[in-house]
Amino acid sequence: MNDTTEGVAPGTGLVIRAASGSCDVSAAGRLWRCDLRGRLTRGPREVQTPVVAGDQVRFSPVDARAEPPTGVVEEVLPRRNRVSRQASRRSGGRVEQVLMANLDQVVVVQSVREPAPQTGFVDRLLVAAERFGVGGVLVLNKADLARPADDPGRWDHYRTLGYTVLRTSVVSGAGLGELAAVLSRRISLLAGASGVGKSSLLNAIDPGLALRIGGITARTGLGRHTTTRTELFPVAGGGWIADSPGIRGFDPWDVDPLELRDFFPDLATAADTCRFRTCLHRDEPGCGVKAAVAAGLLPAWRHEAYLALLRDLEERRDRTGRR
Ligand SMILES: Nc1nc2c(ncn2[C@@H]2O[C@H](COP(=O)(O)OP(=O)(O)OP(=O)(O)O)[C@@H](O)[C@H]2O)c(=O)[nH]1
Ligand SMILES: [Mg+2]
Ligand SMILES: [Zn+2]
Repeated sequence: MNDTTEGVAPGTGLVIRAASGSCDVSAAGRLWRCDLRGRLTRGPREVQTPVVAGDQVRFSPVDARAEPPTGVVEEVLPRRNRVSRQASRRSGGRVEQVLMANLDQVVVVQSVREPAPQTGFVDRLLVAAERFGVGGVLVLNKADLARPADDPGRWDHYRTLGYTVLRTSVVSGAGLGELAAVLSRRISLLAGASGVGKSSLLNAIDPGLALRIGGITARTGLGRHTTTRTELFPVAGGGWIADSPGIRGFDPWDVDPLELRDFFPDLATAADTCRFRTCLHRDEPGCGVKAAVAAGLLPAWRHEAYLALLRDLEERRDRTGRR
C-alpha cells in the first residue's frame, strides 16, 4: 500500500470542474485532482460526458499529501437530474452533451443588447430544465443599456408562468441583491450566450472570484468565449453556482416531439379546446392554441418558439430513427 494514502479512506465528493479523463473533486474542504478509471471513459458512445460539474463521485486517494492531493474516480453516483443538449448537429443528434448534473435551477442569462436576445433560446433552455425537473430563473442583464423600445412584455410573460425574472446591471448594481438571494443555498447553473455577462455577474456578487471578463467583438456584436469550461464556485452562505462557457444554439436532449406540448404550460389551457386530443397545434383544424393566439390571449412568439422546436425534434427523430 502506498504510504501517502494511509489513514485516508476512499470518499465521495462533488465534481467542481471536469476535463476529458480528469476532474477536480471537492471533499471535506479539500480539492482533489482526480483521474478517471478507464472504464468510466468507455461509457456508451452516445454520451460525450461521463463526468460533469455537479456529479457526485466515489474516489480513492492516490497521494493525499500532494499539493493538490490526487486520486482516482472509481464511480459516478447516479444523477438525480441533469441539463443536456444534443452535442452538435454534426453528430446527427445522437450524442448527449450533459452541461451539468444534480442541480436545483438553471439561471438563463440574456442581455438587453450587445448581444441582443436570441429568439427561442430561453424557451429551449426551459424545456431542457423541465424535462429533468430542474427549476428555471431568468436574468435580463445589461439593464443599463435598455432603451424604451426594448420590449419587456416577453419577460413578464415568463413571470406569469411562475419563473423568477430578474433585470440586472453590473454597471448600476440593479438586481444584484435579488440575484444573490436566488443563488443562496441552491445549486445553480448560469447559462447563456457568450458576452451576456455571466462571469461579470458572479464577480459583482463575489469580487473574490476574480473571473476573467471578455469583450464584445465590434464587427459581430458577439462575445469572445472568455469562459472556456463549466466550473462550480461556492456561494457565500451556502450553495454552489456554475459559471459556463457561452452557448448559442440549444437543442434539448431526449424530448419526444409528442411530449413537447407538456413543457409549454401556457399552451395547456387553450389546448383543452383543440378538436383533436392529439393536436400538435400546427396545421390541425379546430386548434385551440391557434385560436388563442389569434384572439391575443397567447403571445404569437411563444407559439412560434414551440413550433420551431417541434420541427427540430421531428427532424432529429427522422434522421436518427429514434423516438
Ligand atoms: N453595459 C454593461 N456591460 C456589461 C454588463 N455585464 C457585463 N458587461 C460587459 O459585457 C462583456 C462580456 O462580459 P462577460 O462577463 O465576460 O460575459 P460572459 O457571459 O461571461 O461571456 P463568456 O464567458 O464568453 O460566455 C464585458 O465587456 C463586460 O464588461 C452590464 O450589466 N452592463
Ligand atoms: Mg464568462
Ligand atoms: Zn391544437
